[in-house]
Order: sequence, then C-alpha cells, then structure tokens
Amino acid sequence: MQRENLRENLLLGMGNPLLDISATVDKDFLEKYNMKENNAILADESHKNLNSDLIEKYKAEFIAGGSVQNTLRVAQWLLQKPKVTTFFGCVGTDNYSKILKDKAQADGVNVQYQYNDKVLTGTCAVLITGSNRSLCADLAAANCFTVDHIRHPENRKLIENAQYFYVSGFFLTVSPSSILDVAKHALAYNRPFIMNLSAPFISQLYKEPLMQTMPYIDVLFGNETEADMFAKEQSFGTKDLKEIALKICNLPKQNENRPRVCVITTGHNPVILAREGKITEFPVNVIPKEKIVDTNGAGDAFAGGFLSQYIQDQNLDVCVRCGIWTAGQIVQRSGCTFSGKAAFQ
Ligand code: 26A
Repeated sequence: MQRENLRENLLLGMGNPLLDISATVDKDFLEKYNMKENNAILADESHKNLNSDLIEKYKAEFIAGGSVQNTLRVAQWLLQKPKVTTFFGCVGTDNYSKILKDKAQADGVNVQYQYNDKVLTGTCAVLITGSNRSLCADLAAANCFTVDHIRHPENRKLIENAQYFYVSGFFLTVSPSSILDVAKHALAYNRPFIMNLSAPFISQLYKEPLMQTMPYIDVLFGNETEADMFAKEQSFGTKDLKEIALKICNLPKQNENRPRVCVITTGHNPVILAREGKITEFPVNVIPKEKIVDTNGAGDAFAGGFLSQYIQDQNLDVCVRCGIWTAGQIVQRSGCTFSGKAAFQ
C-alpha cells in the first residue's frame, strides 16, 4: 500500500448516523412489518413498535451503523492512520449518540456531529433472515441535519481542506441543499465527488434531488437492485447492468475533465466497473454460505475498501479489488464490524 500521500482529513463524508438494532428473525416477522428481504426503507407509523419488538422478542444487538459512517470506519480500518476521514451527520444528545461517537472515534474517524437536543438519535432496525438483511431506518435526529452545519467556520475549514467527498443517496432524504453545496465546492476545486445510490426507493421517490446532484457525481456506487430501479425510473429501456452502468457514465456531467465512473456490485457475482465507454468485470471471491453471518454493511464495506485505495491515488482495478476483499470480510461478522489488522494486499 502507498502511505506517503495519506494525511488527516483527506476524505469528508456526510450521512445519517444511526444505531443499528439487529436480530435474526423469521419471515413472518418481516411480513408483519411489510418488509422485504434485502431492501432498505424509511420507517413510518406502521413501524412504531418494530424496535421494541426486536429488542423484547429477538434479543436484538446494538451495533454502530449508518451507511456513510460505516464506510468511513471501514476505510479507517484499512488506512491504519487516524482521522484521514471526517464525518458530518446529526444526532441527539442521548446515550445512543455517545455509543455511536465512541465507536466511530475508536475506529479512527474524525466525528463532527451536529447535535439536536430535542430529537433522539436515529436507529435502524436490521432484520436478518438467512444471509439476507432488511433495513428500516427511523432517522429521528439524523433528519434534522441542516446546511448551517457545513456553513459553520470550523466545518467549512474541514470542507476546504478535504480532497475527496462521499455522500450516500440516503442523505438525499435529509439535506439535498447540503449535498449540492459540497458537490459544487468539489467541482470548483476539481476534487472528486462520490455518491452511492443506497436503496431502490432513492431513485424512485427522491429522483428530483438525485438528478440535480448527478451532474456533479464523479464516482457512483450501486448494487443490482438499485441500478435496476434507477434504469427503470430514467426509462433507460434496458435491464442489462453493463448497459445501465455505461448509460449512467454518459448522463450529463459538469466536470468534463473527469469522466464519470460507475461501479455496480451484484452480490457474489462479478463487480461491474464502467468508465469511458468501457466495462471491466471483477470476479468475487465467493465466501462459503456457512461462513456468512449477515450481509448487513456489505455495500458500505465495499465502498470503504474502494475509497481507502481511491484516496491514495491507486488505479481503479486496485480500488475495486479492495472493495471486494473488504465486503468479504464484513459479511463474515455481525453488522458492519471488523477486528484486528486489515490484511488487504
Ligand atoms: C435514509 N435511510 C433509509 C438510511 C439507512 C441507512 N443509513 C442511512 N440512511 N437505512 C439503512 N442504513 C444503514 O445502512 C447500513 C447497512 O448498509 C444502516 O444503519 C446499516 O448500518
């Protein structure tokens, strides 16, 4: 690994800090809450008893979560140098936010939360069935993030000092104006702006802010169901993931000097990388079923592995290979967790 070009605050991420409440459940339980395997949704009135049900009936575990925060924690694990990444997101002043902050800081992330003393820290119900996971986020305080946070002089300095920016599609549900602010800053300084499609419902229900942001996106991650929904909503007229990836690269772009890269993961099938009209496929080292604990955080870990190399100027093949290796590690543990020293070569 190259280390010389690593410094503090190289990568700045924004997202929803959430504490995951995770348990293995049966399929009836999923149905009770109208949830589908391998989906991610926002909680509504019908989910108000979901967390307590998980805690009381299924001995749920509490694990640090939130998609972008997971990605940054994982990147820190690979980088082995504290505070290369900085995280912005909004939490409450309760015990859950203390747990989240302690975990992220222990993993090396420079955590700069916005605090809201009226709303509780967000949670995410994680329902594991076999090797699948279904997520239901109750954003609570995470939804209270405001653009004031990124305008605060101390945080502005961090933005100006960062070289790479990463935001989840999930964050489009919270503060599209903060996303656009950061994206425009990245463009003005010719710095990479990286996003994730995050979940099918983002392309469907948050199409307008997503497409407003698209011209600024230099690197876009997604999985097969997210890419499929995006293509459908954009009337691409194809279900072929390679064609979809190429079409995403060709959507209008502000910074024409930096061709858009689109990376689509497809579970244990090869990862698709599209750039400059070209597709490369990367086989996945398939983890045997008996070794898989849960796939919660696999996509976040892929992004974390990829970014840990991307911010060291490694070529895209190395970035994708590291993403694959990292996701393979995280699926062998509960939630987006890891231990020991990362051994990616
Ligand atoms: C807005 N939504 C739905 C969300 C999320 C989310 N993170 C941010 N916003 N829904 C689920 N997650 C997180 O995704 C991780 C797994 O990829 C969960 O907290 C979980 O840790």
